[in-house]
Amino acid sequence: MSLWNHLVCRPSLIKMHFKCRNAEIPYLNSTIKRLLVPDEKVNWSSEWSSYQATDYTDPSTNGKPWADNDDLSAMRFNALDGAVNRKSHQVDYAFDVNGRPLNPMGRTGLSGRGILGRWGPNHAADPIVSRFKDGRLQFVAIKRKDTGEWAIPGGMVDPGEQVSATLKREFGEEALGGKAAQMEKVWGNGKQIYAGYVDDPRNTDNAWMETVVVNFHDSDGIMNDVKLEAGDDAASVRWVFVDANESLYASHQEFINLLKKAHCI
Ligand code: RP5
Repeated sequence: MSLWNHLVCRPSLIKMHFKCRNAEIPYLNSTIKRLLVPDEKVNWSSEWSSYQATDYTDPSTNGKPWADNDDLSAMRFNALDGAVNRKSHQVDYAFDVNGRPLNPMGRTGLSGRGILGRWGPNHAADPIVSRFKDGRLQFVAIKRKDTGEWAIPGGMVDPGEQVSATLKREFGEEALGGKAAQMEKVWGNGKQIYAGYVDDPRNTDNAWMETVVVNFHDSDGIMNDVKLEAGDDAASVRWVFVDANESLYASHQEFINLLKKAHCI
C-alpha cells in the first residue's frame, strides 16, 4: 500500500473538504484567491504534476506568540513539541518537498499557513451545550465576527492547555461574556462526540484545523438560569434548534448531526 493510500484510507467524518477550496472569494482578510482544485484532484494521490497553489502566509501572524516561524527544521512534527501539540487526531501526516506538513484531506489551492498560527494541525475545542426545549433539541450558538456565520462557540487550545479547560474557557468568553456562571453540573456531564479534521475556510495545504467536540447536555434545567451574553470573537449568541437547519460555520453542521445521533434524533 502506498503512503497516500495509507493516509486516505483512515476513516474520517469529513469525507472531502469543500469550504477550504472556495476559489470564488478572496481568502479571509486578504485579496488572495485560491487555485481552483476540482474534486477529482483533491487527493494528493491524484496526478497533478503542474499543481502550484497560491502561497500565502498572512503577514499579521508574523512574530505573534501563538504563531510558528518559518524555521521548520526546529519543529517536531507528528509529536508533542514542547507545549505545542503537533499530532493529528487522525493520521501521521506527510510532508512536501520543502518539509512542510501536507493537509491529510488533500489539496486546497493555497499553500503556506494562511491566517493560521501553526504549520500542520491547529488544535481547537468545541463545546456543544444542549438541552430539550418543548421537546426539541437545541444548542448554544454564536455568530462569528470574522465570517458572520453561526457556529459552536469553540476556540483554539493554548499550548499546554487541557482540552477540558479550553472548552469551558471558550464557552465562558464567547457565550457568557466572560462572566462566571453556575454550570458545574453541566460541565460534569461532558461526552466527546468527535475528534479530528475540520473543513475550516482558513485551511491550507500546509496548515489545517482539527478539533475535539464535547457535548454538555443539560437535563436539569440549569441553563434556564444562565444568561447568555456574546463576548470576545462572538457578535451574538442564542439557542438554536437542531431542526432549524441553519447554515453553520466550517464542519459544525456535521458536528450537530452527530449531536442529533447521540440524542437519538
Ligand atoms: C473551527 O474553528 C473549530 O471547529 C472551532 O470552532 C474554531 C476555532 O477557531 P477560532 O474560533 O478560535 O477562530 O475550525
